Amino acid sequence: MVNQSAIPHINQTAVDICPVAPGSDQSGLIKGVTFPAMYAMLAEWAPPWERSKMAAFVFTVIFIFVWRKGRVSRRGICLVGLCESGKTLIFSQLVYKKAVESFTSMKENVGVLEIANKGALKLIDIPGHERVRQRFFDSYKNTARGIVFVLDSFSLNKDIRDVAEYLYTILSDPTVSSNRPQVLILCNKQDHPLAKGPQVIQSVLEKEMNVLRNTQTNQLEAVAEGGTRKSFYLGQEGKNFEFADIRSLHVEFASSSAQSEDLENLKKWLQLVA
Ligand SMILES: Nc1nc2c(ncn2[C@@H]2O[C@H](COP(=O)(O)OP(=O)(O)O)[C@@H](O)[C@H]2O)c(=O)[nH]1
Ligand SMILES: [Mg+2]
Repeated sequence: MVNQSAIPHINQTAVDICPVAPGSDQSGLIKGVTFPAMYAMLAEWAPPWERSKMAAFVFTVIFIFVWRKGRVSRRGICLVGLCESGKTLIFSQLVYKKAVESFTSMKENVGVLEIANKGALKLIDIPGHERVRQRFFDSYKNTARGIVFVLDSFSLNKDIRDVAEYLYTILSDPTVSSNRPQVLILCNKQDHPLAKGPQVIQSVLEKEMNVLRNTQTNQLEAVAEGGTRKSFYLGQEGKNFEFADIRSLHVEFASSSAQSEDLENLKKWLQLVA
């Protein structure tokens, strides 16, 4: 017989580390056998010095199980970007297969996208207005399987600082870097004769993000002298900023024209991400 009171710490910690959602079935790895029961069974034959290794193993299995479950259950795709970049037109083309004029841009639009053989994704059009966008992004970022950052490929020169700042804020968000959603930078309005292509946009953005990163790092270092904050460094230290150097995220670029109903690259990306 196993004395359950000899292992209260294990049971307690398992519950503390891995809160189980109501109604979910995470208490048993194998049907009908709970983790504490499994541990008790194993502990019966394992010598005492092996038990801590066993506990570490069991916790690792639980952690991976819960982490994978969290990833699989994230089905949100957040459409973000400055106002007027084309998010709402993209949203209505994808969800309603047509342009819908009656949307407000001070509230999010939420719709369902059925992806062939992959199930449903939840598409969220986050308003781009500076005053509200962070609040809306905060309430959806934890469900994001993917983030589509939409930009206007024609007006980018004029808006480059704002675009880079918003993108920097999103890519350096702690929830984003820990959940690791796929990121697509969608260069919209390609139908405009003076629109820049995705490659040019990538290099323009990398230069601006580099400037921004230096400024932000200096600011954070200035704060850190008082011993209060640690800096978060986006990309690789000691070289110019490149999207490929963000270790926690896979960032891709693609072109689109919502006006001409050319969203093929976005649809392909969604098919892969779903
Ligand atoms: N030329 C062109 N105009 C676009 C395109 N996508 C959106 N627009 C226009 O840009 C304006 C802003 O679009 P909207 O979807 O409301 O942008 P949002 O503020 O990001 O939601 C509208 O007048 C759209 O018709 C595009 O691909 N090409
Ligand atoms: Mg809008």
